[in-house]
Amino acid sequence: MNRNTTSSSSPVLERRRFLMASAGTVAWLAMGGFSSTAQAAAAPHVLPTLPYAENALEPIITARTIGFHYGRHHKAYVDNLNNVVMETEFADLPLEKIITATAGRPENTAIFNNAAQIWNHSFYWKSMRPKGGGEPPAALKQKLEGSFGSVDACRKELATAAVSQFGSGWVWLVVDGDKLKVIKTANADVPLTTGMKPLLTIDVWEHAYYLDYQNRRADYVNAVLDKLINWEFALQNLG
Ligand code: MN3
Repeated sequence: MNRNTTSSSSPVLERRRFLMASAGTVAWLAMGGFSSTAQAAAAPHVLPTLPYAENALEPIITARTIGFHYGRHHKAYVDNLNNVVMETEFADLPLEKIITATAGRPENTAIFNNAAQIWNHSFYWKSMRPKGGGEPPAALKQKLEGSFGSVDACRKELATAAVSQFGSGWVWLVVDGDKLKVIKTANADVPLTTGMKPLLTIDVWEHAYYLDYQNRRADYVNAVLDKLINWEFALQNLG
């Protein structure tokens, strides 16, 4: 498990929370209160709305899994980031800027891990949809065939990468130069820090599937690819 996901209510943290709330209010007032929405992009960061009901992906992913995964894990990354980012040089940056500014900097590991995990999870929820899977839209299909030979070859690469990722991480369909590629990342790592454009992702941390599939990661990944994967979202990202 990510050691940064645990929360605490020590007096120090309580004071930091109070300071954060005060700073947020001052900034909000300075920006004209309700008349401005610019503040929404930076701290305090908020948990994005799930794009469907918690039970919408059943029976592939149960409401129980989504309840923990979205309601506890994803939320914890948001709460943790708000705690660790305030009073740092990254406090007023939007999420993607925080991720690229802290990537590869050991002194900012906690900020990077929590910021990247917020981004990764928001992207993961959109990478699936009820009644997903099946044939990709024609424009994407053509791109997939150009890079992998066939849609099925891409699908197999995604499944193989997901199963072979040792420990926690993510599998991605990305644009790298003029090609589409399948890559995997460990822990919170995200392809946008290395100049690749993510199109889709599958979370292969155990918390994504253990309640429903226990140790059968391959069954989870194959079910997501066949029944939930959101090719339309990948096409939108292809832009
Ligand atoms: Mn996860």
